[in-house]
Parts: sequence; structure tokens; C-alpha cells
Amino acid sequence: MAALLSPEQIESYVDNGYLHLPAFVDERWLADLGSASDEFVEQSRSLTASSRSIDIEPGHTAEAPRLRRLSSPVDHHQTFRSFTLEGPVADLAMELLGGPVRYHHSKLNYKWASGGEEVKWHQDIQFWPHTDFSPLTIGVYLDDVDAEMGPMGVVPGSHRGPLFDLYEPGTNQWAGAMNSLDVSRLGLDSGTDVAWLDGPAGSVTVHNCAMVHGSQPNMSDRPRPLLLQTYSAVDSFPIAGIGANGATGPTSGVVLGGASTQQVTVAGRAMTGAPDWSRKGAPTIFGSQQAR
Ligand SMILES: O=C(O)CCC(=O)C(=O)O
Repeated sequence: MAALLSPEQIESYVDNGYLHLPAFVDERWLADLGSASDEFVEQSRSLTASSRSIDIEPGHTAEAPRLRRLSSPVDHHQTFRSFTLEGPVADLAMELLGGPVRYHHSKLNYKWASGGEEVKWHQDIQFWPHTDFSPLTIGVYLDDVDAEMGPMGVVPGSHRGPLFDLYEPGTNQWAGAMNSLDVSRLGLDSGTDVAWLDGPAGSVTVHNCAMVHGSQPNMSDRPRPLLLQTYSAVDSFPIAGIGANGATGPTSGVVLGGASTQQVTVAGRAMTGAPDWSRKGAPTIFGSQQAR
């Protein structure tokens, strides 16, 4: 397969923690993804409260839908499934991570027109810690996105910095965002220290799991659908018991582009772990030992 990225782009991802690839996804995929997305907008019209898969904003009505998010699109529509597991973004993840990858989760953030909500500064890895820092998220804009529409903003190089506490200070309440003191300590000038990743439909953003990132409200009169999918290296595993790690849908954990050797390194010690029995159920130690 022809390389999708130059060695300089891969080096830039490693150094800066992100990539911006304008108009990367072709029109055929965009048309298919757009009509799959439209099906969920239609479905949302009958909702008066968020469902398990479709998160709606206050003010959502059948006549004027306002969607926040479609959760796990991979598990709800064949087009999203093919795109994320076999399409150009899967190839991109494999190229960046240097071999087979482990799919973690996906979502479609709509950020609706005229006030679609901001995403406060945060890092992703605290939501779903892994045994390393290889996980990355690839975003695809399904429509043209300009500066006014709340594009993804990343703080270049921040993936090499501290890992922030995303709880409400002094409480055990998960806030999902950095607190204002930590944000002020970063001293961000949003004009020079943040890369705002906008672009025509099909533009791609990639950010490392430790990257500080967020986005502003959408002040335009058009929604900003951003399809996001997360992958890790094949020898990186989600740590259970934190958030919904590894339990975000039946597809979570699927390996793309090869097979897992179950090699894992924990606290600097490498081992070959047991096979993945999470789908079929585990045999007993007696069964495994007597079968040899
Ligand atoms: O939709 C965005 O602008 C950012 C999304 C994001 O960071 C997240 O959902 O974790």
C-alpha cells in the first residue's frame, strides 16, 4: 500500500502530538458518511431525551433537531463500521503506530449550529488509561469547518507535559475537564499557543491521548459534525475499572491489520498475556492444563 504520510509528517506527529491533514478523506466516503449521519438526525426527531446512542442538547425538537453526539457509530451503522475498521483512517492509524492497531472507541460530535457547546480543555488518557501512551484519536470533518464553527484546538507539544487531574478541585466529582487554575498556569494565548484545526470537508485531525485539546462553541449557522475514532498500538491494552474503558461497545478491542501476540509491558516488565477471552468466555485453568 502506498504511504499516506511522509516521514516528516510522522516525525511531526511524534514531536508535536498532532497532525492536520486538510481534505484527506475523499468525496465518495464523505457522501456515504454524510447520509449515514443524516439517518441518525432523522431518528433523533422522535426523541424528547437523550437515548443510549444519541445525545441531544436542551432545546432539541422534532422540527429543529440539536444533536450533541452519536455514541459508538461503529456499532450502529455499516458505513461507520467499514470506514473506521477498514477505511483510510484505519490505514492512517496503522501507519502512525507502525503496524497492527487495536480499535478502542468512536463517536460523532455534532456541535450543532448557533451555540453548539464548547469542549473544555482536557486530555483523553485519564478517561481511558492504557498500558502505554500510544492511543491516538483521528477526527474527520463531515462538512466544511471554519474558525467560527468551533474547530478542534490542540496545544502542540503538551502531550509530553503533565497529566492533569480532571476532577472538580477538592471533590471526588469527575469534571472531564482541566480546572481553571491548571488552565491559567498553562498561560495559553489562544492566538499563538493553540493550533485550531479547521478545513474543508474531509479534513483530518490526529491527536495523541495526552494532548491538551478542546474546542469553542459553534457560533455559525451550520452544525460541525466531527467523526472521531481512537486506536492504540496492538501491544497497548486498556486498563479496566476506569471509566468505560474497553467496554464502549461490542467492537471495542478489535485488532486491525494483523493479530495480537498478547505481548504487554506493565511497569517496565514484558510478558505474553493470556489470549483475549473477553468475547467467548474464559476456559478454566483445569481445561487449559489438561488439554496439553
Ligand atoms: O468535538 C470536539 O471538538 C472535541 C472532542 C473531544 O475532545 C472529545 O470528545 O473528547
